[in-house]
Amino acid sequence: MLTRPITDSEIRSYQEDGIVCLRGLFDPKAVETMRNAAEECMAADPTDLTMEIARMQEQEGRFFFDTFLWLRNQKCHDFVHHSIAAEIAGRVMGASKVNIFFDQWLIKEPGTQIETPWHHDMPYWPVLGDHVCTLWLALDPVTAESGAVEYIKGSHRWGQRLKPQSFSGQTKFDEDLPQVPDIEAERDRHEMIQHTLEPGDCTVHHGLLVHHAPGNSATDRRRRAYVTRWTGDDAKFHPHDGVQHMPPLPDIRAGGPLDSDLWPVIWRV
Ligand SMILES: O=C(O)CCC(=O)C(=O)O
Repeated sequence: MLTRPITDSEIRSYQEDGIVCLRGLFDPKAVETMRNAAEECMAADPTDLTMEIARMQEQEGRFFFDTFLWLRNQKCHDFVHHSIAAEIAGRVMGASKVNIFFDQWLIKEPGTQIETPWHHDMPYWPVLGDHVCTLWLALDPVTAESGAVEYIKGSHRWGQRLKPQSFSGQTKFDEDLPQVPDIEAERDRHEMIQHTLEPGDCTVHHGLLVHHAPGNSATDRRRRAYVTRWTGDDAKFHPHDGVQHMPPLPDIRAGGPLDSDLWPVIWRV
């Protein structure tokens, strides 16, 4: 249960800016549980969904990337099914039902200089629709120095799908799409949003919002993020070449709803 309603102004921020920051909705117990889940997942044998991005890019530090944890880890399973995350996603998207798309660790250890490249999420995934979002939950204090995600305000309404950039430098994305512009070279043309977060704060961003994240230059502070990706009423299966590596995809017709064992409905109004 949410301890307070999501306000109209928060819903408006998500709809207009493509991102909303929601402070303190996850309590210290939820944060502690997911910190323990992070340790379990980082200590587990890697699967073919696990990536050590810094190592793959021959860079210092550790950038731990792993997906679909809820299928393998009980704490992640419980978070996906029983935490307030699905309802938060549903309320900000204005959806009447919400499916889990996948969950993910994005953990940058202190001294991990590698940046997350500018991108938006949906072209990596076999899905189309307006109801596609990410809830990025901070498990540590997060500042610009330690890798706070930076978003281009309103870029989810550019009306474009942009070519995915490989995080690891090794994945191939074959869909014929325009490249992400050189955002660093044209920073002054955009309004940027970057939030400093405390443990238990989260952001929710739209699946087409363009964003990146700096490395974690802090020497003494981890940047552990537990990220859940959610879809709503209008999300449609869109298989295409070179999607992000996922478990075997369900047998759904292109254009059909995602509802399946891999992408179950978790919340309804
Ligand atoms: O946390 C990061 O480094 C990047 C976040 C991101 O790309 C996402 O949540 O979609």
